[in-house]
Amino acid sequence: MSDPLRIMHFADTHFGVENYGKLDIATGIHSRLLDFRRSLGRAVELALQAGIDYALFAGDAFHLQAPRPTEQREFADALRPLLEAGVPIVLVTGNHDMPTARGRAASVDIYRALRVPGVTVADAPAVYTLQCPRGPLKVAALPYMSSSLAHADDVGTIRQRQHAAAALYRKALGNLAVEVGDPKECPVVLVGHLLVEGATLSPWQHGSSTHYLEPTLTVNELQQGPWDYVALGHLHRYQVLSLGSAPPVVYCGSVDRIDIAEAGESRGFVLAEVSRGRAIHRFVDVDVCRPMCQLEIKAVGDNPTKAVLDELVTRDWNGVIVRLILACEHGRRGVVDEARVRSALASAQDISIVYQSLTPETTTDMVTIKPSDVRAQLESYLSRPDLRSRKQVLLQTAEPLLQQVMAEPDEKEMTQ
Ligand SMILES: [Mn+2]
Repeated sequence: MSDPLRIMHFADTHFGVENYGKLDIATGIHSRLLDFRRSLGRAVELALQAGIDYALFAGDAFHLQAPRPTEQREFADALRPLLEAGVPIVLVTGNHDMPTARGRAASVDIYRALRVPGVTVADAPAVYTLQCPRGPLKVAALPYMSSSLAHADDVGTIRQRQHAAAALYRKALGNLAVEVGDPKECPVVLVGHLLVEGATLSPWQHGSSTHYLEPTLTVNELQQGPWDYVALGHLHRYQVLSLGSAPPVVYCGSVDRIDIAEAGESRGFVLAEVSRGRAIHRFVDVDVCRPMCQLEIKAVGDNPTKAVLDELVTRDWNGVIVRLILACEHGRRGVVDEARVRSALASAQDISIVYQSLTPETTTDMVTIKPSDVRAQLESYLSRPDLRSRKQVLLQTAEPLLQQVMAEPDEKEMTQ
């Protein structure tokens, strides 16, 4: 067997994220773009040091579908060392890269338009055979398929549409397997941007309803094909979904953190060594991400401001993105001198202060209603004296909607 090919598997660079941070006066560039540029630059540097043969990008280059020229320039600039080293790059499009209307360009289409040697843009399922001195590699690209959702948009329940879209992914996967055929000794990598059942979302992705509506494939479905390694993008947390089974199915995660809720998570890329029938892989932490810190301090006692300052003084806040949660006794939020707290954090890059009540307030708790309980809840509500006479008509009107809601699984059955 020939030497394994070394592959850089990276994704979700999301250039253009601007939460936290500010315009950097020295460069005129937003500080978060500089952060992401530094992380991607470091990833490329580490990958080249490891002697990679190919660089496979699994989608979401930019945060916005129409990235600004500065973001495009910085992304291209970050990738250039790969091309200078003769490393072929495949850019598979993610949901953030997709144009919002048919006929419009994807954000990475410029590379295809210019026919940049060594760069392949995959915005539709296709198989590519790449060449490098250490041997060829077949790449089966499975980009995010927004059109599949759009086509199925107006029929059936959300769940039915989701299943229809997943069926399109499965069909594409089957076609890719047929197209690869018998690769003989040539290693094959499937590169996809999609949601896999049972995968763990990053904390900031939890709030997004898109993931709830997205089609999902199982790990097992993704393993059915002639691939030796499955390189995924879309979820920002590094994770290996295949456990010990082959081929490995891996999300490499994003190169930097988007939200402070991700403060405790490492960011980087995956180095995979792939030969026909065998792949080993490891996560590489870029270790240059801007520090983030979410800190809860009890602002209590005779001098709550001092209590907070005493805790803050124990750390170096230089360049840190900070979210400070000040827990005060109920009704005593104003007792903390916020100006002094902010000045103690003056060297931080971004500060947000959130107040929390230590003693429970007498507010109405949020009630979580399971889809299966919705009809009973609605009936009970419509039994109010002022609505009782219209109850049957309103129930009838609500029926199609109820059917749709009840077709959705209860939250505890959800996999992500
Ligand atoms: Mn994505």
